Amino acid sequence: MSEKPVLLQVGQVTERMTARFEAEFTVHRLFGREDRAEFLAEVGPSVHAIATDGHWGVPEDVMAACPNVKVISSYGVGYDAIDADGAAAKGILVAHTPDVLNDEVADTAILLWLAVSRQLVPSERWARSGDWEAKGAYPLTRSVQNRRVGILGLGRIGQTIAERAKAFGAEILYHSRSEKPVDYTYCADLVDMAQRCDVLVCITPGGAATQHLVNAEVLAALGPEGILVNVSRGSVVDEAALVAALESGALGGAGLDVFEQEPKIPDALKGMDNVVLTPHVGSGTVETRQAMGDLTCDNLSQFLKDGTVLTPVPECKALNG
Ligand code: NAP
Ligand code: 8YV
Repeated sequence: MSEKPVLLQVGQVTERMTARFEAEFTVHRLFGREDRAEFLAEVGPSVHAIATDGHWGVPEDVMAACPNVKVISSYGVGYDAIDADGAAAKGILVAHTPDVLNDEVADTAILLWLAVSRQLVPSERWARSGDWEAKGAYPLTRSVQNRRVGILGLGRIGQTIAERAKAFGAEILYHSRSEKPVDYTYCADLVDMAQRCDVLVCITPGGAATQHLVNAEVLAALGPEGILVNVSRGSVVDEAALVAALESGALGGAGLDVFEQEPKIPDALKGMDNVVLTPHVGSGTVETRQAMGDLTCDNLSQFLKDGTVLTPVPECKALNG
């Protein structure tokens, strides 16, 4: 029997993924090791494939230690933690998991919007703590019906969010670098869009090109009644400016699934009743993580069969067969 190719597993995966990896590869796990440098020096040259995710990506020391890697399969759609241009230049195929998580992440965005606007967390606390009996009815909240929803990044997930928002009677505005063939209102300028909408939902990729797109000026334009929802990457929003805008009342509220220094969340945000926080769980259901995991493994299996992957990142499409 011929030797199996070697896979380096950078982050944590599910048991189902582990079983698939082990059926086809000799697997080396980097996750949780304390002897990282020695381990990489020892196994790196034998590594043929890397499995990672959007959080761990492929750090520079891993890339440098694996000169013979041919394919990187990431368990997630966002790949800002992988140098895809650098990989493509070396002939390394990078695959990710687009589309299979659109519905879940869109649900999370809507969940955060509704929770902030209807004050789910403080009103639930009011019910649970006995305040209802002691103090009476909870104060009125703001409706999500017939709002202007601005989507920053009208891609696969952004369009899915827009479809859901329409069910609440929303008028959809969007900002991205290029106008899309859709019936929504394109805003070439993000500050202009923030001024015109009630809710701003961030769903662009992360990375240098989108770093702090949502800054103090955008937040001020969204205004004291405005709500920011971020399900993209923490880097897209200037978190210090966000805290300042919420503290001063310049911004009405925020629903946040992603943060600049995950898993750290600024204490100031944790203390605010007009903020809803989730720990980067946009795609985090059993069903969707299974679909993402299967696609991560399918990409590797396909690569072993014919040297292509099913869902390459755009930077690697030209390399894919
Ligand atoms: P996508 O289909 O590639 O859509 C991205 C959109 O962002 C495109 O419409 C693109 O349009 C726009 N965009 C890119 N760069 C921009 C810029 N500099 N300024 C303005 N708009 C820009 O990606 P997707 O599948 O919808 O995923 C989007 C992102 O969601 C992922 O990359 C990931 O970071 C995040 N995500 C988060 C979670 C979570 O758990 N919270 C889960 C999945 C994904 P133009 O090219 O025309 O600008
Ligand atoms: C994952 C994500 O949680 O797909 C993405 O871009 O952010 C999430 O679905 C992430 O890949 C870490 O596993």
